[in-house]
Amino acid sequence: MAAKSTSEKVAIAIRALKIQGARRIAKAAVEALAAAAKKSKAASADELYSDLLVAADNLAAARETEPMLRNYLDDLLSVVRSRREGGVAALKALLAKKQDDILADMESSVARIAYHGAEALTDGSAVLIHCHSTTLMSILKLAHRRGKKLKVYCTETRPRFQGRMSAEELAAAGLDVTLIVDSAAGGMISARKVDFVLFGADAITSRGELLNKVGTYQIALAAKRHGAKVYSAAELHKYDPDTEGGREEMIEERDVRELADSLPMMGRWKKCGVKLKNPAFDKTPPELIDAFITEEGLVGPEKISEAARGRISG
Ligand code: RUB
Repeated sequence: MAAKSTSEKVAIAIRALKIQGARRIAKAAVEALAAAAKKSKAASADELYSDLLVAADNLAAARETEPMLRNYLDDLLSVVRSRREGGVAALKALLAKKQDDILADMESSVARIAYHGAEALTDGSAVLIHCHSTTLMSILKLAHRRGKKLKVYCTETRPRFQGRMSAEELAAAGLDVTLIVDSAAGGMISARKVDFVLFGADAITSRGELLNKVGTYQIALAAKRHGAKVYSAAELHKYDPDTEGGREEMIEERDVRELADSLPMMGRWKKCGVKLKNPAFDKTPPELIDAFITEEGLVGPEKISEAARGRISG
């Protein structure tokens, strides 16, 4: 059997959830596609383009619910699309340069989001977060470094417990962190123990809806009901231009074994006839979101389409 290419290995790792979170997935995919270009033995620009299209399609299909992945792959491919008459060596150099530009863009976007997010949080406030988002981590760590005293509540985030990772990371950075079970969030918010609810983002639609880790919707509902501010930290590359024609974002269903915890437990559910269902994300409507914290500042859901259109080519 032929050895797997880097892009095939990365696609497999994304599918197997060895690489998680929108930014990490997009970065790994861009690097894999750039590596495919570097290694390509294509004799013409057309051949190079078709090799890269196959690799990009395979990478994008590894997580169909991540527009950031598709948008950045498309940015990289645009270099070849617009210069098909060029020689292969010149195109490879352009692709390598574009990869560097994209990675630098990702870094500077997250730094700007951290700045705007840290500004938005008031000193002495309590913040509840859900799941693990590298973007959120950068906001909270910067706010802390700037001397804002925050009390952070992290949900565990079932079934894969990414919230525990967030709790550990923030505590190691010196923040005041408390871990709660997911279902405690509503009660904490209704008891007015929370001023801000912060989420990451996997996808944003043209209608200003947020697709994020399952559980986001019910936390946002409780926050809106009890007056806590709801923000989602999101690079504008998380916007999905394909939703402009009215298309709905799909919700990824994951392996039900995540829910069953163990093989004996799986057998037990099967035996007693209980079905399992494991949607990994949910959709929060725009009326529950105060703003997206983007690299361009805080943007209301009604303005997100316009803001994103200035940043992505798709
Ligand atoms: C991760 C998740 C994160 C977003 C944003 O889900 O929902 O909130 O991906 O992360 P999963 P980031 O672990 O299932 O991929 O800010 O790092 O892009």
